[in-house]
Order: sequence, then C-alpha cells, then structure tokens
Amino acid sequence: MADLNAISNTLIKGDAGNLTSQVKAALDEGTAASEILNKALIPGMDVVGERMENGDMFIPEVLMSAKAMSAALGILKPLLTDEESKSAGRIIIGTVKGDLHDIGKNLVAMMLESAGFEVVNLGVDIAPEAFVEAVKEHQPNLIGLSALLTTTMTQMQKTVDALKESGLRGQVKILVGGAPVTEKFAQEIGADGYAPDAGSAGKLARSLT
Ligand code: B1M
Repeated sequence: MADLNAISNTLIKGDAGNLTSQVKAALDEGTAASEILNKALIPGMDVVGERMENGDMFIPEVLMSAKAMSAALGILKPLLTDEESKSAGRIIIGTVKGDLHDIGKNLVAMMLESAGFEVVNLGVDIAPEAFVEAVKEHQPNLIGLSALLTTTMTQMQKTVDALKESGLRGQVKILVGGAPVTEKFAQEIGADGYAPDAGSAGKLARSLT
C-alpha cells in the first residue's frame, strides 16, 4: 500500500523529483489518482500554507512545493479525466488581477475538462478587461474566476461589473472560487455560482449550463 504520508512530506519538502517518483510508484501499486490528490497532495499543500502563515516556511520554499505539486498534478491529470461526459460547453477560467496563485485554478480547470468542458485557461493576474476581451473572442458559456488573496477578491466584483458594462453579462454564467471566497460573497457580487473545491466546480458548472 502506498505511503500517502510520505508523499505529503516530499511535497512539503518541495522535492519535485522524488515526488513524481513516489506518485508514479503509488499509481503502479494501484492507488487511485483521486486518493493521491485528496489524501496526500492537497493535505500537503495545507501544511505548506500553515507553515507559511506561521513564518516557518518562506516564499522560495513555498514555490518549490508549488512546483512539485504542479509536476505531480501533470502525472495525475490524464487519470482524473472522466471519459463519460463530452462537450458540456466552453468555459474561460483565470486567476484575477493581482493574484499569482494558480495551482487550485489549474486543478479546477482539470476537473472542468473531465466534466466535459472545453476549457480556455487564461492564466494568472487577469484584469477585468482581459476577461471581457476573452469572452468576445471565445464566446464561452461560463467564466470561472479564482482568487486566493483577500486583497484580490475585489477584482471578482470588478470583473462582474466590467462584463455588465460591456453588455456581455447576460451571455455568460459566472462561477467563482478560491480559499477566501464564500457563497455569501459570490451572491453579493452577483456571480451565478460558488464552488468550494475543484470537484464541486465541475458539478456546479454542468448544472449552470
Ligand atoms: Co500564497 N498565500 N502568497 N503563494 N499561498 C496563500 C493563499 C495564504 C493563505 C498563505 C497563508 O498566509 N496562510 C496567503 C493569503 C492570505 C489571505 O489573503 N487571506 C498567501 C499570501 C499572503 C501570499 C503572498 C502575499 C505572500 C507574500 O508575498 N508575502 C504572495 C502573493 C502573490 C500574489 O498572488 N500576488 C503569495 C505567493 C505565493 C507563491 C507564489 C509563493 C505560491 C503560489 C504558487 C502558484 O500558485 N503557482 C503560494 C502558495 C503556494 C500558497 C499556499 C501555500 C497554497 C495555495 C495552493 O496552491 N493550495 C496558500 C495557503 C493555502 O491555501 N493553504 C497561500 C492548494 C490548492 C489545491 O488549493 O488554491 O485553495 P486552492 O484551490 C482550491 C479551492 O480554493 C478551490 O478549488 C481548489 C481545489 O480544490 N478553488 C476554486 C480555487 N479556485 C477556484 C475557482 C473556482 C472554484 C473553486 O471556480 C472558478
């Protein structure tokens, strides 16, 4: 049986090389990709967050863990895909202006793909006007906004407002998420839905289209 604690610890150390080997070994032993994600990698990133908050880990170390996490997600991505659902619609997703966190957003993008959506991933630090331009260009059914900082949550409101001002708000449903975001906040800014995690984002997106 795979040692999920060891995988968490390797992620916390930011050792991408060993982490990818351990993840591959766990898969070879028959551990489900979702189990590795939910029981080793996400709890590992939570520890990184706690240590960052307490001043026990600094940005360069956190970045190493983040890079290791991305490498592990690259291995798991094809395995988390659910082939049953196809062409649920098109969704544009991005992390809002001023915010560089992309691990959770990329995980949500993966889950949306696996829920059958065509995903246009704009990346990080996306200004409201850039979301508006992307809606004009890609004509999506949905937009997904991610924010990890309390200071950047306000950009979600600005993005909703920019879509209203451009006359495009009626064409797209807006889904928001990220650690500081809540259902109440989503309602306050006039979004159509809030998902607390990547798994529920896929389900919610399907229910909105
Ligand atoms: Co940042 N950071 N960070 N950081 N960082 C947090 C978010 C923080 C909580 C850490 C802490 O202090 N405990 C704190 C925010 C405090 C606050 O505002 N409340 C913080 C801070 C302060 C900062 C800086 C300001 C630090 C500094 O420079 N002094 C700085 C800001 C940079 C910027 O963005 N402008 C900063 C920088 C960084 C790094 C660059 C070093 C790195 C990011 C690397 C990267 O993403 N490529 C980093 C990291 C890694 C973190 C923590 C440790 C981990 C985030 C993560 O990837 N989690 C984080 C602490 C924490 O969250 N525990 C922290 C794993 C990921 C799977 O979860 O992103 O929550 P999460 O995504 C979840 C859900 O939120 C949800 O689904 C995902 C999967 O289930 N979700 C959505 C996310 N988006 C969604 C969208 C949806 C639906 C659901 O619909 C569209």
